[in-house]
Formats: sequence, structure tokens, C-alpha cells
Amino acid sequence: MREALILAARGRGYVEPNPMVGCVILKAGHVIGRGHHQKFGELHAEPNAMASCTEDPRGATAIVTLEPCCHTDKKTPPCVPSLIRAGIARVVIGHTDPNPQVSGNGIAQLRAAGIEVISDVMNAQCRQLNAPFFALTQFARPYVTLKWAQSADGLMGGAGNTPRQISGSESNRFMHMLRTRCDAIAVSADTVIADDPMLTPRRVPIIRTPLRVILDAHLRTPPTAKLIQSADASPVHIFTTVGNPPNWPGVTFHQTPTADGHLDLRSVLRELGTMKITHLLIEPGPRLAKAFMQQNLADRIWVIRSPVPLHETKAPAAPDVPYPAALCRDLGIDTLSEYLNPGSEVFFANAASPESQL
Ligand code: AOF
Ligand code: ZN
Repeated sequence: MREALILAARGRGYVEPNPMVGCVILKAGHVIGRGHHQKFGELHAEPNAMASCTEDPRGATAIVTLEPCCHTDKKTPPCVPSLIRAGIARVVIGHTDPNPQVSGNGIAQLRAAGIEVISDVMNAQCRQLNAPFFALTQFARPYVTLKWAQSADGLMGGAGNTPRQISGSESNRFMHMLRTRCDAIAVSADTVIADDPMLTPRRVPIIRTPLRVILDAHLRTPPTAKLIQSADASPVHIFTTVGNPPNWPGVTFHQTPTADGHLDLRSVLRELGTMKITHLLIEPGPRLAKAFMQQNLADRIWVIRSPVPLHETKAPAAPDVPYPAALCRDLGIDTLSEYLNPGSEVFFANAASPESQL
């Protein structure tokens, strides 16, 4: 199962909104096949593993991180009938599929065919790997990651929200690798005004181009912002409470209710869920970061810490993250810490995510 998990993790960024799945086939104590779900719409882990078998899989054990699918009326043929046809004797499963069309039916069909099924093996780790899939299928919202860089003295920028280069070149390259594995990147209007960002992945192999999102309750985004000027080529979505928004090419406005005078973040997430956004990366300033954390809406936090202090008074301080890190690693002269929110409804194990180990 440990090996199947490693195989599954190769799918991050390629398979969403599907889950990542890995499969290892064992016969007489030897691995005879390996596979994973490589790309959305393409073959599942089990047929890939069976196609790679170096021996006839009849009588073999298939170890799969996710319950094999049994439903039809979808992009690929169901895996349960192909496991039965191949004569697999035993299936070991990490977690049941939260997809209501499968959810235990895959296991029932395998058993009905006389196949031995052992389920929930390394269950918490397998579910943690697919926490974003659980967020979307069970809670109809994306998995939310906050990412920020902070100086040695804990600052996220200069006084008055002025931008400062805090992270080094290796951290920046790493962040672009993470961006291209997300479905959407969101910033506040404050960040648009202060930094004028593009929010595109750059200087790394492009896996997917995330949707660009601005959280802008009072519609303060200037039409001259790079995001708006480039919206024709790469769409931008603005969540606002303002009615009758302007007609900007490539920009979609989402009318959003308020909560305490701010955008209602739960409504934002619900709307992004209807758009099948699985991974939402937020690149917040201190105010937005605190709002997501206080409302328990951040599933994961990445903090890049620079060894260099900014020494600025009146500059915004980064929030404290009140839970233990799942991973700490060097990125050039900086360090990256990954925190999984144990209070998240899709927290299953404090296991580092595959993209943080790229
Ligand atoms: C598996 N093995 O590797 C994956 C499964 O549209 P399709 O045909 O790709 O089916 C997608 C659904 O199949 C997805 O929502 C989930 O329930 C399941 N994913 N199942 O047996 C796999 N990726
Ligand atoms: Zn399948």
C-alpha cells in the first residue's frame, strides 16, 4: 500500500477533479505490476497496473489506494469487471470511494464475484492524499491552501502594504511548480493594488493553468491592473458584493453576499465548488490569511521563512500557525513549512502532501 500511495501521488495536478489512485499487483510475494491514474479522462490505476503485469495476474492480489469503481456512464470502463475478468483473487483497498455512485458498491460487487476484499488498509494516509477529492465530493468546495512568505522578523511586506521581495529564487521556482498543480489562485484586491500580480505559473513545465481569482468586496480592482489587462487571454473571476459591475473582456463577476461587511468566504468556496475547482491556492496578505484561519476555512498552510529580517515598523505581521508542521524543508536559503489544519473537515492524517516534496 505504501508503494501504491507513492504511485498515486504522481497524479497530482494531472487528474483533478478525479482522485489520485495507485495500484500494485502482487503474486506469490512478488510485485508483478504497477500503475496509477495518470491523467483526467484516461485509464484508471487498476487497468494500467494490469497492463504492466510481467506475469498472468490470475490468482494475484491487487493493492489499490481507492475502492475500484463499478459505475458506468462515465469516461472510462469500470474497474471492478476488469479485475473479475482478469481472475484477481484478492483486493486490498485503502479507502472507500466517497463518490455516491461507488461508495461500497465496488467492494460488494467484488465480494459477490468471490474475490476476497480487505479494506481500510493505511486508511488515514490514503484519505489524506485525496483530501481535495473529499472536499469537492463531500463538501462541494475546493481544498484551500494558504501560502505566504515571511521575513525573519515575521513580516509579510513593508509598511502600508508595500511589496517586499521576501523569498529567494529557489522558493519562487518552487511556488511556480505548486501554482501549476492548482485549479485556481486567489488574491485580495489589496494585493492586486499593492503588487499588481499576474498569478500565472512561469519558468516551470506547465501542467495546468490555474483560473485567476480576485476577492474584491467593494470592487477596488483598477481596470489598469495586469490581471484585468490580460483577462482576454486568460480568464479572471472577481467575487464582489457590488451590483452592476463593469463589462471587462474576459472577466466574470460573481455576486457574493457579505458577512460582517466582508465577502462571505463560504459563499465564495461554494461557488468555486460548482466550478469543479479542486485545489484553491490563496496568496493572501495578513488580513485575508487571518480571515480564512479564523473561520476555519484553511485546510493547509505553506509558510516560506526567509532568514533575512525586514526591520520595518508598522509593517503587517504574518499570523501564527497554531498547529504542528507536517513537513519542514530547505528551499535554498529559505525554509518551507507545511501545516495541515487538524480542525479541517478533510483532515485525516498529519502526512506531508506530495507536492510539498517535489
Ligand atoms: C478507480 N480507479 O484510478 C480512479 C477511480 O470518469 P472516469 O471514468 O475517469 O471515472 C471517474 C470516477 O472514478 C471518479 O469520480 C472516482 O469515483 C473513480 N476514480 N476509480 O477505480 C482510479 N481514478
Ligand atoms: Zn476505475
